[in-house]
Amino acid sequence: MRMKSEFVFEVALVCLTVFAIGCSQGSGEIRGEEDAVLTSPPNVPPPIKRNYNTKLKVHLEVVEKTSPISEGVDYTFWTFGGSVPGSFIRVREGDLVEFRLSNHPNNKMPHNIDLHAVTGPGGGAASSMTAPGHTSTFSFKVINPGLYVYHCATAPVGMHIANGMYGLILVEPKEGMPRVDREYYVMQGDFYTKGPYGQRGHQPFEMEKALKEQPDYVLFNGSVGAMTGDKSLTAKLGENVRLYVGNGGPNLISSFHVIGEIFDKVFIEGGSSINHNVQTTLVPAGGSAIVDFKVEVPGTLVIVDHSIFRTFNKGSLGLIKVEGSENKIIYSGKTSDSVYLAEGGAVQSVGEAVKVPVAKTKQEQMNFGKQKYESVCAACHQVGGEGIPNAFPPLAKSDYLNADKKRAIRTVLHGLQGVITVNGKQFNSVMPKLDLTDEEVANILTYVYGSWSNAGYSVTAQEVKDARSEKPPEISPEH
Ligand code: HEC
Ligand SMILES: [Cu+2]
Repeated sequence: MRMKSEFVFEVALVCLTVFAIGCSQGSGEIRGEEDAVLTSPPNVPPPIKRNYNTKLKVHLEVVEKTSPISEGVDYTFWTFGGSVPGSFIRVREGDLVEFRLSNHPNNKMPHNIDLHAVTGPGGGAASSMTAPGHTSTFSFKVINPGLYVYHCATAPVGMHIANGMYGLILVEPKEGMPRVDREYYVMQGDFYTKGPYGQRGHQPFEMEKALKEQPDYVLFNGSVGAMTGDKSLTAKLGENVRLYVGNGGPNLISSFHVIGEIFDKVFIEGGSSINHNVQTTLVPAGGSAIVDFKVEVPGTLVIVDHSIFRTFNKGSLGLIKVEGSENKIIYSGKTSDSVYLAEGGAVQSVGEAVKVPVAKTKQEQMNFGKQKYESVCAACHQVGGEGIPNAFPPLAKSDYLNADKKRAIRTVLHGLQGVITVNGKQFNSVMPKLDLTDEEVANILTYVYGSWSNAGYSVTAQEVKDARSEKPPEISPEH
């Protein structure tokens, strides 16, 4: 039944598309004018209700700004509209777009824009080179429906893109996009910083790593945690969800996947042909895809690049909380319970690199530990330590954790695999070995023990050092 109606729909789409191209290239009449609604990620402007073409005015401002790329790590982004990715633009096939690009007077660099939805030299780049404190205006007619990337194309192009200068423009076909209950904007990008993933402080762009295509960060929507914790996407049981997915690159191809879902439909590469029942779809650098799925069970879906080290070690992870009447997972149960923080648990630095600040009090250990926890552990165990049922065990009120401090230190040092029971639930999975210093392990565990009504133990770098010099525990070979 469903197959049949979809088939009819597709035939209709093809006919309409052919018809639309036929007429829009001719004397497509333009009626009136309006300002385009622009949104920052993960939001998408509302569907277009017009059944005629108009002159659509888009005003986009380039802003160079410093903001967190991860907890405790700053990066100087170059943005279209103040966000990474840039503002989402939604137009109707056949519209005449009047585009104004302003370069904020405080910016240091010239910028321009190449929209893949434009038929014309450089996708508009040639007409839009704009110095700081200037505005360029140009117009184009959108002839082809689809989901298109736009990006800066000012030399060095790779650097402008690597700093976050990309976004999406959706050209709705004349008959509109098929309606769904929720639409979101998700765009991947790879980032190259002087210090490695998670190193605190301001991190400048590193050209060397960009040339070698070895990013420190692979991110959805411009920062680690842009779509986790309080910022997770949401949906209600039974809804149809659509993700407008883009990949700004500059280098990597995304193997886009949502753990716990199957895409009912994929508009392949953001174009007009629709594939069904897809697990993972490729999104090329400078390309897109539109994925639709119905959420049928409550719980948490995990948006990933299935080149999976990028997800668990470089940040490409987002969450969709599906709320249903039962089995509801609550993420807002944040940190800082009534934890008693005793003064004076000074931790000595043990042959540590000079740059890394050493925690001198338990409060500092807690603060550093929180930052590190959120950039390293929260991807799996969640910001509030609640874990994810059947996948990642909880650390909040975990009997396994609280029963044995030494075992917890060994777990973080060496990773863990095989069957374990946490609060009466079995887990049989793999926690990877993580590359952390003694300091970091001590701070993280002090933070974990000091949060969420856990046992409150302090862990010192010396204890971690001692555990490290012991023989690693036997690892169960079975899966
Ligand atoms: C890639 C996902 C992942 C990351 C990152 C991760 N863990 Fe785990 N962790 C797991 C899994 C999976 C298990 C259960 C392993 C098993 O089934 O044997 C686990 C088990 C544990 C346990 C024992 C079980 C419990 O709930 O008490 C502790 C303690 C723990 N992790 C702490 C941490 C800390 C601290 C960090 C950050 C330094 C961390 N983990 C990072 C996946 C992860
Ligand atoms: Cu630029």
